[in-house]
Amino acid sequence: MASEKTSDTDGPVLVPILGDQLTRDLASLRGRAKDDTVVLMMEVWDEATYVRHHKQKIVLVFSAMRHFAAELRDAGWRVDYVGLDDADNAGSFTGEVARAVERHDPRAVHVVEASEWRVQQALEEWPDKFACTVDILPDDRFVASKAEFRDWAEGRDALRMEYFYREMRRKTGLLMAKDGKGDKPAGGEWNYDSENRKPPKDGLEAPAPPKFEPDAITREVIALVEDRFADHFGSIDGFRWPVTREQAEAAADAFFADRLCDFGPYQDAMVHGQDDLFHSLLSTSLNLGLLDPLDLCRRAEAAYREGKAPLNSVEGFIRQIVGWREYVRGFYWHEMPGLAEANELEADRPLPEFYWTGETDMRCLADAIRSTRENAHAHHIQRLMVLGNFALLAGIRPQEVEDWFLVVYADAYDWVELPNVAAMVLYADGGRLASKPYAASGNYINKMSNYCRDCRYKVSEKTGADACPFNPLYWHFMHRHRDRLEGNHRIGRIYATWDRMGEDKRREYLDSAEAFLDQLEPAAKGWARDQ
Ligand code: FAD
Ligand code: DLZ
Ligand code: SF4
Repeated sequence: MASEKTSDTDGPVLVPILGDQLTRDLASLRGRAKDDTVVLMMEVWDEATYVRHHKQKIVLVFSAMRHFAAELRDAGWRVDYVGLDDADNAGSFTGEVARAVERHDPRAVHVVEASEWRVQQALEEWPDKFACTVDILPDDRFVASKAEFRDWAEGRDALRMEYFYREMRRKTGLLMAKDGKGDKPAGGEWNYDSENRKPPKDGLEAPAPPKFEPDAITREVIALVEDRFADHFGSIDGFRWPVTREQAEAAADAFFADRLCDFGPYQDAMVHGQDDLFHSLLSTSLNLGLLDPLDLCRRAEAAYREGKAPLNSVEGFIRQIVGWREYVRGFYWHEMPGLAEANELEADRPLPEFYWTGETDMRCLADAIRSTRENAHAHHIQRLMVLGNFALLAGIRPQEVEDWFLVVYADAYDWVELPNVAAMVLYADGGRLASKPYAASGNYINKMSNYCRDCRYKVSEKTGADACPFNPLYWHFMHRHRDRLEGNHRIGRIYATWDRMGEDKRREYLDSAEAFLDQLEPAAKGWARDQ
């Protein structure tokens, strides 16, 4: 993607590095001569406010950017760093690059493509806007290029992660059998998902992950964010995210040493007050560029080969990264821009206010939202089967749910959040990604967590004011979407059960669901975006 211009200047090459491109191995830096390069890093108002990110996310990104700029300078690079409070800050990437072009009179701009559609649209205008050559380089921090995904997806009606994942295993050689038979997965199976669903036993406790105390740079950013973004969602007090490569590596070391072994069996478990269980907490570092995905997978594989971790845990971890993470990135670029507008189930209920306040008697939701507010994090199964499942069953408008998920998590970027929310959780893409909606009643949450025993609602009750709301909502959802779902072989059989219930019972379910939905208070405007 190079512009055709020839330059009449012998100035340096300007290398803008975006906030989620924090690696010295970036395509735009690799092989460049330091004395011929100006690195540009920009804190800009547009990025900090296009949605009203959780305060911890802004602290994380700005602090990691400032630490990375220091790392580059220590390594001899010339870095032009524009702070949010710089008096002349132009407020946008394009505005800041324009100012930098004036300052440095570069012969060319070399930038790595943006991870998000919104920003990439702006980058693609740069060749027309600036007088010098602009090269937009592919982001090669992923195992699969966008073209590879496109080739794989071509001609398929449904895009299933499992088959793409196998391609990635073959391509990388990760967890392939070493018995000379070529195409076989280690252990004989590609996927040990069935061994990743152990309910939590009483008293299950996971070793605490490391916390990284804010240093002077982070404290300065915390003060900035408290001052400028005071009205954004979330608490800043418990900020503990890795902000440097060194800290991210320490977080990975701790995961491999203390939690990888139990990651597999308890991957889908939820325990009240145990926010992280055996999850790695590495998504923020991966998404910023502080960790390399393939390197993490190779380390996990080595733990298996050396007999230090079981196959179901290692395969489960590798599947999340070279399976799901790679797949959703490919899916995003394949399906944009339509994915952002998709609403196949025509859901139109406003997001309830309790998503922002956590004030609900539903204990599972209240706990997931508390963790979200305190940590800018909730683990996968809380996102999918509690927060997401409720939004699916209640028929919340996809764009409001997407905004919520984009705002509240420290690891949230459109490219990874949107496919997970629109396609995996809400089935808004009509089943391009998932073979069926991940709809579940209270039984699932009860089986996989200890939430229900102390909930004001009773999971064993199916209808009425004390029934777990997930129970009637589940049938309300199935009933609403019968036309669309009955023919789906993975879910259609459920309608035989519905039909056997009899008219009165069915009416009770529908009435209970509607009574519950009617009392939901819609979110006040302005939590996610300025209106
Ligand atoms: P672990 O459970 O330890 O998993 C290891 C790694 O695998 C993660 O760090 C992540 O990089 C990757 N991974 C796991 N599941 C997925 C997935 N479904 N899609 C992509 N990568 C995955 N992840 C984000 O990074 N950003 C998001 O904005 C985001 N939004 C989500 C929204 C919803 C509704 C759902 C269901 C999932 C979302 N995920 C998102 C995926 C996943 O929940 C998080 O990556 C995970 O919870 C991060 O915690 P962890 O690092 O401890 O993950
Ligand atoms: C998330 C974020 C925020 C809050 N602020 C900035 C910023 O000021 N400067 C920056 O370079 N990046 C920021 N980011 C991350 C970007 O949103 C992310 O790099 C791009 O949007 C990816 O397309
Ligand atoms: Fe959640 Fe229902 Fe269990 Fe309460 S009873 S914790 S609402 S699943």
